[in-house]
Amino acid sequence: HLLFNTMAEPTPKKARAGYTHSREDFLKVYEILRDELLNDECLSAANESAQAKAAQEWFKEVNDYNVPGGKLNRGMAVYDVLASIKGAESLTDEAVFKANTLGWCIEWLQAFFLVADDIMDGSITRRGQPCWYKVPKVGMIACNDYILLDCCIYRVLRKHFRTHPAYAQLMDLFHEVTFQTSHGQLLDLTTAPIGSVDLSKYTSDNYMRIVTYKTAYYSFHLPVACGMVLAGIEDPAAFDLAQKICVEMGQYFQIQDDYLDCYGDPAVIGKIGTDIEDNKCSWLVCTALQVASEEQKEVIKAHYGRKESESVAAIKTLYRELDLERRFREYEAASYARLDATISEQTLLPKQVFSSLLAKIYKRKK
Ligand code: GPP
Ligand code: MG
Ligand code: MG
Ligand code: MG
Repeated sequence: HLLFNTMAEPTPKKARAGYTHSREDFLKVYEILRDELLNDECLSAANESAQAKAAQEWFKEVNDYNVPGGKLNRGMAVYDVLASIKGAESLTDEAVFKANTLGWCIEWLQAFFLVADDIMDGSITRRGQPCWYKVPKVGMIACNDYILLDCCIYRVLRKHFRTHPAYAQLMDLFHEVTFQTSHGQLLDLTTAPIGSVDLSKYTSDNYMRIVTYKTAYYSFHLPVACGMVLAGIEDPAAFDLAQKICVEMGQYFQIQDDYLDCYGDPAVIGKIGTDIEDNKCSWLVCTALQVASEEQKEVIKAHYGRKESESVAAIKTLYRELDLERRFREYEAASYARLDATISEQTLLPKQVFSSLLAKIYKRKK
């Protein structure tokens, strides 16, 4: 990484001998940030009244239930990207903490999206527990809770980055990505209106547009861009390239999500699939339509987007007849090979920025 070593800062104040980036270390940063949030002005009135104290406890539960329980791939990637660019040994404790703080901001964004998405998709479980809105005492209070989760991003950014030269750039990035994702969610929801199956909408162009916006930007482009900003990269060509690779990786990741919705083990993925019932423009139905006979298309027309278990079973039988599992494995191998080649050919960023992300998702089971 010669190119980047020339950008390295003067000798760090505290060298990080043998720091390995563990899930445990990352989770410790969550506790710190969450406790800071709990002591924020409006919540710290808890000492003064029982009502305020109950609100503070609710806020803590919203966070603990929804923020730290996932795979943490997105959040931990910020540090990985920074370390791939600058070299892990060159990073100070403070730089590591800042990377993990931005990582948690991404996990807060994800928590906000998931609480909202589960309401919209009528989902039952998430990360092996009931979706937040399904918890009896919560219900539609979850709508306010996802707004609070979104606010946490900007409270954390404000506390830890207000004087950072990239404060405005980081805020802009989170706002931009939120816009892109909610645009994707709009496409996802309006392409799959409940009760009207319009097979002409399930094209690969429409599909790719949905997944690029609803998943790729926040899941891949955001962590990589955060790591690059912290590494002090300014070259617009490097950001363009990162965006291009991350969008392709994000498309691949959402295709896996669609596959797992039907073929994943709920005990492993922590959620029960609802895509067939929800009429979703999923990779499986789009691929099925590309290879189905007229008769098989009639089965899709009759049974897709219905909640009855016989209809879901009819669609799953059709998927088996069309050998979608094999088609997915072929797609997965081709997509991996293409990404691997793109990553090796580019010269603007260390390969590891992308290859470590790709290694984490290749053939994932959850
Ligand atoms: C994944 O879709 C996309 C999101 C979680 C983004 C939601 C965006 C909002 C603005 C709320 P999905 O429904 O396939 O995810 P899952 O399978 O995890 O429910
Ligand atoms: Mg959804
Ligand atoms: Mg969903
Ligand atoms: Mg899904």
